[in-house]
Amino acid sequence: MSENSRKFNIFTSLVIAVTFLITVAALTVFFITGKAGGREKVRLTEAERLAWPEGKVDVVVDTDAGAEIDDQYALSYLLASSEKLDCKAVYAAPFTDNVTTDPEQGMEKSYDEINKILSLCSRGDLLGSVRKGAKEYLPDEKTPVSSEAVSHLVSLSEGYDKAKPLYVVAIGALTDVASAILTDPGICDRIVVVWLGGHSKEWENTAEFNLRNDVAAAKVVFSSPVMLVQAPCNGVASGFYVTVGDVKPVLGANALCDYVAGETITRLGGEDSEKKRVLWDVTAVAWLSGGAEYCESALVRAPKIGDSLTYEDDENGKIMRYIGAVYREALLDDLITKLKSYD
Ligand SMILES: [Ca+2]
Repeated sequence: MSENSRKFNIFTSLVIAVTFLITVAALTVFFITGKAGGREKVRLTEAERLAWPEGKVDVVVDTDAGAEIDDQYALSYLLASSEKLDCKAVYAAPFTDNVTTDPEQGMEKSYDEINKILSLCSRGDLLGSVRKGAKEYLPDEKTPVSSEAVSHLVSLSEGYDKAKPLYVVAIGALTDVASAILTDPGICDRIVVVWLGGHSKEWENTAEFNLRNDVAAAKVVFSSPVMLVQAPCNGVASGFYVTVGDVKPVLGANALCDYVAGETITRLGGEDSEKKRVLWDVTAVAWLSGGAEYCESALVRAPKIGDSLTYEDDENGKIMRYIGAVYREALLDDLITKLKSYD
């Protein structure tokens, strides 16, 4: 072998060895960054992340159950939809209304009412998962309000990701959800928020109860990257109402039915009333439990929420899902069937 050919062979061997080492290093980097903590990173589009989920999903509920009677229907309906929804925790949301002027008092009322509904639904197993939410509303759009609910949500969400998110059904003011986002912005990759609140795009304003109670929180949620499904109130959820004739037949079916139907009839003004009462919050649960079976929805660009409580077009807004219609008869039929299914 000539000296030149020996040098050539050494050079070739070196090139092969270096190439091999670079390839091994590149593959190592790929697997380390591609599989964070053993979980593969999945690149999903917003449309995929906002699609109605196939199969059973994990869910938490943030509810101002002390304010109205619709939260009680929504929570018990969600718990009875166990073929689709696995409830992991229930959070008490703050509210203020014409008889409750302090958000902490509202949150405490919600806490008591949640425990009452869980007992009526024979879900003692969930009593330990109930957490108190915020005692005050967001002071501004940058400062979270800490609470047991927020800590629990942030911690629980760590077991989820974009491909398998935790669904957060929020049926009150968005204080707790916004606080979780401000506490840990990374949560936006781990949860999907389904919120009953605001009014429809066609309505003259969006000065709705849940939004109005914490405007800063709603602004945080709409402007953050968190995936959002909105069930608007006036113009959409308002179509999901009940009459005495709808709820009276469930009286006697079980203790839960006696409570919610009895309260509804009282609030309607008695058995002879011909009024309608809207069960707003049920519509948010309906999208998650049945998707297109109960709701018509579309992907839209999220608007900004203006200081005058109107939607403002935002060409840079994220993509969100907007529920534009609710199929009352199909949803009412499923709701009544499930309420009666309790022992
Ligand atoms: Ca509510």
